[in-house]
Amino acid sequence: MATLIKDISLQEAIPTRIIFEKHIEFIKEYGQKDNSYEYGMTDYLRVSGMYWGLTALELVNSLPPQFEFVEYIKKCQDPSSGGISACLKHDPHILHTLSAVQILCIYNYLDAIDVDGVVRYIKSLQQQDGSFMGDKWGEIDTRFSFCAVATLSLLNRMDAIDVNKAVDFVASCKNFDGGFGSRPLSESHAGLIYCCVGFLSITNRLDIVDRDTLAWWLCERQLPSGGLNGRPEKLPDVCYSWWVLSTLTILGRLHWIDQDSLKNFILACQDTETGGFADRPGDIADPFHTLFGLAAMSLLGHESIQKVNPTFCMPQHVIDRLQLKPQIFID
Ligand code: GRG
Repeated sequence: MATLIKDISLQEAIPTRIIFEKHIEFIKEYGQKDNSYEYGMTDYLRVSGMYWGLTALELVNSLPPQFEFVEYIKKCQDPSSGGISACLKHDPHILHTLSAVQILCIYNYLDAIDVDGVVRYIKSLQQQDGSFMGDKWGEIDTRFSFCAVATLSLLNRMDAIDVNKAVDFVASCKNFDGGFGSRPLSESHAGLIYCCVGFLSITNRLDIVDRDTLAWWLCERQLPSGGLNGRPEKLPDVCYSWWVLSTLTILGRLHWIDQDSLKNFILACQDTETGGFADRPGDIADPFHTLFGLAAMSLLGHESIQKVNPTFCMPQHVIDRLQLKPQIFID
């Protein structure tokens, strides 16, 4: 039976370089449109959005001063649970708690928040089976397992949770194809594979990974356009350049991918007029895809982008300052 390949065709005029100056302007302006429709409609993403934008800026050596960002994060911490919300007057969530901690680590300003409160919050979300809820409303997902251990590891407080049970839950989400899903028996997906392999790299349990089976499945995400999808029969999206390449880097198998055609696809996702990267060429650019386009280019060795850490998606110099050494496979 023939396999169905969905893909896009790239136009002729692909930029030959990363248009850094446009991307810097794009991200800086994005954060300032606080009375725009777009800004109002993305309240629920605010603190993670700050992490995408600020990390992208730091990777290209253009981090702005910290004051307004740190002040905003302080106000988003809920004094009772200790968790951090996406924006003012929202409920705290583990994803925004991680994003806030990542931003504060970049600025070396963890003192700005109640760190014990954050640790208390993460601990409160762990379930009997080792899994984590995203917030008090109860959704369970391996993304939240990653957020939990990434946050605690950045705070040097892994002792607060039952790590063995957390590992058992993630291991129970491994599939026959070597990939991982959001819960036991859920479909493998490159985004969730990043979360689970990143989780295992932080907890030093990469022994659980079927290294070459998984690396093979990840390489099969590359399409004739050079771009990567997140699972079979889906379109390519520049964000998978991050979720797939970061995992291949942890697996020590980055060289298994066709790097030149992927670089070409990533370059094609830039918006040469507005700046920023879109999911696919010709779509509207946003800070999420801009971070993951730049971070993937860093993994591919672009000399003008700072080195990024494949587990934390943070500048490597920050991970070094915190003296963290997430596990990776070395031949
Ligand atoms: C610190 C970088 C960083 C991340 C924090 C939240 C998180 C941890 C990672 C998210 C990983 C991710 C992208 C998961 C994807 C979840 C999912 C099932 C998406 C499916 O979305 P579709 O169907 O996408 O819109 P496709 O591409 O499959 O069509």
